[in-house]
Amino acid sequence: MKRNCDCLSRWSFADVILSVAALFLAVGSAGLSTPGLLAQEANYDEDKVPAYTLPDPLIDNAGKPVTTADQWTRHRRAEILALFEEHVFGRQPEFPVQLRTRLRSEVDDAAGGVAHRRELTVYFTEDDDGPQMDLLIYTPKNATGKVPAFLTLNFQGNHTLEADPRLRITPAWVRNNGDFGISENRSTEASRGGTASRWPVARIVEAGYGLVTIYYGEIDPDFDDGFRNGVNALSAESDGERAGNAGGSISNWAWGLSRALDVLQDDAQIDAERVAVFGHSRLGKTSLWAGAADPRFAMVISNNSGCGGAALSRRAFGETVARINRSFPHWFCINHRQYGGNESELPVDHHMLIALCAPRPVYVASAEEDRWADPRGEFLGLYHAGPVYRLLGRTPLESAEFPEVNQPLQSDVAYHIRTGRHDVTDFDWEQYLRFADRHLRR
Ligand code: GTR
Repeated sequence: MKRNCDCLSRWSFADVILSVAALFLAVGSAGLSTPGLLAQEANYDEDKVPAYTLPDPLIDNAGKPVTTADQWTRHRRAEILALFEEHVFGRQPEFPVQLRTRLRSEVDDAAGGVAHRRELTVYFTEDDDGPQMDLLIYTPKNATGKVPAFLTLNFQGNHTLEADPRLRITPAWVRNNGDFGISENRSTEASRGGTASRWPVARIVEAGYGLVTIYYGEIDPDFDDGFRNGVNALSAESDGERAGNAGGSISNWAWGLSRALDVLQDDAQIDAERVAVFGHSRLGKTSLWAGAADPRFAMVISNNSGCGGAALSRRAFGETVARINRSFPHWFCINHRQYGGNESELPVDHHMLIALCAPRPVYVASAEEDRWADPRGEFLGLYHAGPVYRLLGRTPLESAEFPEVNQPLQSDVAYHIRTGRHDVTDFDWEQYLRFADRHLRR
């Protein structure tokens, strides 16, 4: 089965051509000399990581030390959240919504016969043809009460989790990955079950957990169209020039996860107070931002989230702030672009994004071959969030020593680097289930 690939190293030929064209266009418009810019190959040499000083999450904007949990919770946390809204992701959307749901299907024989499964359409307005998203909800068939759950976004559509013809094929735009059963950026029958390798649904429900997933393109299709599609249609913002701190697509995707959690508050099978928000790669950046902005998420998991996720931007290792904003100008707010090649001027770094999730359990995971995501930078992002976890009475990573591969570290936070490439694997899920057993079991 061709595995859908969302990573840079295996883009289709068309994607590469389009990407290079976009890069030249972006470079031209940015007034930067193409040769100079393209000569900035990614750095993969630790000896060339620039010297940097991380901003201290426990020194507030006025330069005063934060020494008590109360000062963090009532003052400093809000300051840092505002800094990420202003300088990295953009404001949390404030779309006017009237959430209503429609149960599209309910079966008791999903995932090889072990899961109860529902498809629940969530409408954001009164218009059945307006912005909407489908929640695909798996729960254990034999559950005797509400269960904890993983809530996550997927890359290719809910119908790609298992090859079951009863699942609705997303009607939304999808990225055309060549032969991945997609034509005209719409999914076809051939794409059913295409990402099943990332979703051990039977294992998850048999461990006593629910799994709720949404195709991220239904919230905000992942291409730079000037913020008109998906939930952007809900925006009352004028068509004028976009504000520097207007939310990017990561903020929209995080907003969608919070609306899904709104819906789960009334769910009869899932315990909305025990929901872990999980994401891979760009959707790992999203899960961290969703967990930071919405304290209702009980646990946060970042799988290979890299630059703009768990990795420290100041290291400029692998993908950089400049590169990610050129490749994906719609993901972050416009203000973020000024820090490309200028990371030391960022008033935050991504250890502070993780600290915003404290004292809740956070899991950061890396892959040994995923140098683009800077595994050591992801580990250090979690490590340097430690003082905040300690101030709040939790046990963070105790050592700054980078762990061996396939040797997970788990306490109130967790980290592992596994062998293999940028992906979501059974090894990853086994560690997440173990971490959830530690923190989400009643
Ligand atoms: C890459 C991007 C990474 C990561 C990845 C993914 O193209 O450079 O930041 O987000 O895509 O989301 O799969």
